[in-house]
Amino acid sequence: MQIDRLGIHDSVSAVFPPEQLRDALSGTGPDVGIVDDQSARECDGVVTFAHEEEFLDCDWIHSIQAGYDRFPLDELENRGVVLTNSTGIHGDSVGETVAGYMLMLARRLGQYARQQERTEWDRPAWDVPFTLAGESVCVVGLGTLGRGIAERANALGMEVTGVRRSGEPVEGVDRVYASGDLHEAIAGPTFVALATPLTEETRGLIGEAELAAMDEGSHLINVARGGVVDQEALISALDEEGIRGAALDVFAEEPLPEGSPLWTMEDVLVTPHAAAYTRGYYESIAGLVQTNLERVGADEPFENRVV
Ligand code: NDP
Ligand code: 7N6
Repeated sequence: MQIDRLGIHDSVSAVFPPEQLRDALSGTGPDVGIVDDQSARECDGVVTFAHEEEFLDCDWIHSIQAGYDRFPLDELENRGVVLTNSTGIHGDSVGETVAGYMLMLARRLGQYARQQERTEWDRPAWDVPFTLAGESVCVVGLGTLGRGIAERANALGMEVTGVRRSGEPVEGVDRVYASGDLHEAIAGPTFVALATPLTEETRGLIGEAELAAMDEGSHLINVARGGVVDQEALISALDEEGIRGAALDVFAEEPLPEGSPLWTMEDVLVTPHAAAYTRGYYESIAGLVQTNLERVGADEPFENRVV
């Protein structure tokens, strides 16, 4: 493979200005330009947020996301198009966001922020606030995101358990369960944080039965993908006090429709699929793309190859 022309698809503007990445990649070898769907066809490689049919004419697609659920994997395979993703760069951003969610819920900061909007001075019931120290979190998915979450939870004095397919141990996680033992893993902790990819195996991973297995005082955190959770079952569990609260960055439909009850539930935090946003995002992407350009040049295997 030879990458003479590299396109930065205009869809990356959902996360950062395309010019930032173009400038960061200038001088790395190929001719780098900002492209739309049509002009992407003329590129050997394209760096993108969205997927477009036109990219099937390229040799290489680099997604600026870790999640690859929006790409037609079989079709890419059949057409011989390489897909690489951006796993490995979100440990700090998403780890800090999840630490923030847990602090907001435990220390009632979300409640006070809502009250401030209404200039309302109202202290919490004595038995509602708690400290994270001594509480527990089960992190489902122990890759980049999961480890970033586990690291912060440890620093906050929490007991950290987790779930991954293999069940193999992970540093900083007191006990790791294999995915077959999910119910056992999520039954006790104060927080269950979801950080898996959306795949055939994880679609609907958290449904009615899993929510029923969770503790009544617990909170579900989802920074993975909306499809990992049965959202209707979650709304019912929150309504019926089967669980205490939730912090959600991803939803069945995005943007979350205006009429969703999740917007106004007291112990629910809604963020606009923004857990990973950071002003340094384009620099991390430039690093990944540059590494792969060097690898292509040296005839070495791609890093973060999905297809
Ligand atoms: P990684 O590939 O680094 O980690 C994925 C982890 O999920 C692995 O530990 C893997 O297990 C585990 N896993 C996969 N399938 C299952 C399963 N059935 N049961 C339990 N665990 C499972 O990915 P990242 O951490 O980089 O990203 C994870 C996902 O998070 C992305 O695919 C994306 O959808 C989402 N994401 C969301 C962001 C946001 O803005 N909200 C930002 C970045 C990512 P094993 O270790 O055994 O392989
Ligand atoms: C844009 C979202 C991912 O999968 O969804 C996230 O990487 C990224 C910052």
